[in-house]
Amino acid sequence: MRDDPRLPSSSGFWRSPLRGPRFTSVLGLVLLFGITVLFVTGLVSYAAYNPDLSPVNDQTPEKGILGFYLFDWPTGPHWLYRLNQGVHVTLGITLIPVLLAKLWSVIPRLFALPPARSLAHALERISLLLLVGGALFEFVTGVLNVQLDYVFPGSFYPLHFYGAWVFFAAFVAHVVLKMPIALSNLRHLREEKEVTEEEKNDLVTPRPAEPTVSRRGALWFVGGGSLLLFATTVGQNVDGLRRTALLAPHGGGDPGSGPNGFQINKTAAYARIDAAETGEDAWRLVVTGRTGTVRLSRADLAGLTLHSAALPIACVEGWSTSDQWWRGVRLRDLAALVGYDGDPPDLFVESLQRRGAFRRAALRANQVADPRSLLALYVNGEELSPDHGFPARIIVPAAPGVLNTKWVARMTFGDL
Ligand SMILES: Nc1nc2c(c(=O)[nH]1)N[C@H]1C(S)=C(S)[C@@H](COP(=O)(O)O)O[C@H]1N2
Ligand SMILES: [Mo]
Repeated sequence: MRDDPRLPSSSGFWRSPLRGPRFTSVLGLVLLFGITVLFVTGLVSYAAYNPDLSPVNDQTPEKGILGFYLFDWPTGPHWLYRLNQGVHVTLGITLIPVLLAKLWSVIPRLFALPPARSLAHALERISLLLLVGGALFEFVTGVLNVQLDYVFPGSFYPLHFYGAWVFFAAFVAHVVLKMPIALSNLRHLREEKEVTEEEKNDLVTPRPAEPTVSRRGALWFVGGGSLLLFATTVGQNVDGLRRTALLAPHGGGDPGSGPNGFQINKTAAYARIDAAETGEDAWRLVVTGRTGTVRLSRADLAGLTLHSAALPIACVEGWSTSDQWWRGVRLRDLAALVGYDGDPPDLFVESLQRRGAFRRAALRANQVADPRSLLALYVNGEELSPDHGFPARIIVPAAPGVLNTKWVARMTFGDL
């Protein structure tokens, strides 16, 4: 019964002559390196939110010891988050064909019977469920977040964060178990040796169908798929190539051209920012600190000492701008206005926007202190456009885009 080749539990059911230890091993080693980079850049990206500073930055519940590695996110080099997140998202998308091919190559094992031959075998299969399920979950949630903005119950961040830890634990166990086999398979590949009888494992079909493509051809096909995904994604980080980023839409409006002609995440219309609230008569920035509260009009702000900084916007979704020239008031100068003359404290920023998770952000003291951290009034020599945060927005070096609050209404200095 078990060997009835009409059933997927029979090895005779799976007939592709491509399947075998070498094919699986090549793809496995690519994923070993690629997924390790994804895991590290993912954790680093999480740290960049300064999630332990305030629940406003991250509401992942009970992160507890999983937050063990968090540190004060630095402000330099100023492209740090841009690089990290560009690698995370672009590499993740590029690895999709490799992941799918790897899963395809071992699919007979999913159906193998009996379900468990021993306790050890049972444990191995459970870990494989976590591995495969975790991999699919991480890739699917990541891609959906980049593509669709929102489809999850609750927040994307806790799901992707916990999924990553579960998946990576299974991944490490899998690598430890399979590494010796994978390496020996690859050594033979290099020596162009035939697969010997004893190396044949359950992945090699006993009833091979006519081959339609060589194993090498299949690897080129997978690599070509990856290259295509890479080529249609990477442009989201590069001026002049943005139109090639067919697979990396990032919502928002059409940025148009001119000084404000760079990507927009949420438009002013989307955030329901009413032009009547941002006019010279209506808008006042409310700054609070040790010595009380001051209210500043935009003209008041423009009358303070202004500074410039060339900084990018780099979103968690993987897109980023080149450096833009921002001009505005230093955050630390605003801190000094409300009683912090020496080292400035943390800062809590609130937008005019009334709804939406990104209307508030907390910045750490080191970010406030950096002379390039601004409450920007101008970009590239012109007033901020409504979509880029008029009348004023935060810009901080090396920080994720989400901390660069637009349409700022209130700033509260003090230890968080
Ligand atoms: N008030 C407010 N500020 C915000 C956001 C928002 O939704 N509301 N989005 C943030 C995110 S996620 C990013 S990536 C940047 C994008 O800035 P840009 O639209 O000027 O490119 O703005 C940040 N500031
Ligand atoms: Mo973002």
